[in-house]
Amino acid sequence: EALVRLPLLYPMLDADSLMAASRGGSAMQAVCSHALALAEGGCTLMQYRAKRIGMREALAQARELRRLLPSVTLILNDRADLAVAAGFDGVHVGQGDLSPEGARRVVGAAALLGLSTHNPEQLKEALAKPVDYLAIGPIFATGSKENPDPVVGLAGVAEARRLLRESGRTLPLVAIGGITLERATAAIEAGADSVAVISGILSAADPAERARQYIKTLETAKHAAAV
Ligand code: 3NM
Repeated sequence: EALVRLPLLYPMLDADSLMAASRGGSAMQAVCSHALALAEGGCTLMQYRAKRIGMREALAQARELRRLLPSVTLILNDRADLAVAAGFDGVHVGQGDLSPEGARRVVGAAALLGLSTHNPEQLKEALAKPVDYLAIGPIFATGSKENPDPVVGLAGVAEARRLLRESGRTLPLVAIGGITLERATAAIEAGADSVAVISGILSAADPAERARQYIKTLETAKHAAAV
């Protein structure tokens, strides 16, 4: 199968947290300025996530992101229809969203399709799906998701890596949930190809600089893991 390569840092634009942090500014403004900061910090892929706002507003924000960041790989969380409507490069679905087969029909063969898993059973099932990468989480406790699944820990990453290797599929593995800058190296050492981050970047006074720090840390960890 064609190997999709993901960047080491997989940052998420969480419209709900960004709006909460924006203190009265417009949600559009908050999302776009964060996205531009991430791009300035070297991010080449981002996921737009909007759980609580209406679909029209989410589509307007997604379209604006597409316009502002023509060369960034943009992935939409949950909604394959919005991904297509906004001209995004892919969609990421969870266990309760459209199935990977259904999402693939909507976005087409060329789009990037990711799937969230939260335990070894889900990961095993996911190995038979038409996806381009898999996520495993939450690795650590997270305050960015409502009703998160139980924490799987670094052992959950290692187990996911083992199952992937045994399956013979070459899908990248994204670790997610509570991955601070300090914990990013451990996630790579445990077998992740990329780390997905919301609060670890959002909490920084300078998100562009924080993104740079993550990327540098992850590159170092990856080189160390390769030798
Ligand atoms: N999905 P933070 S954990 C969106 O377990 C999301 O699949 C998770 O945010 C999963 O980096 C999570 O702030 C939240 O913990 C990630």
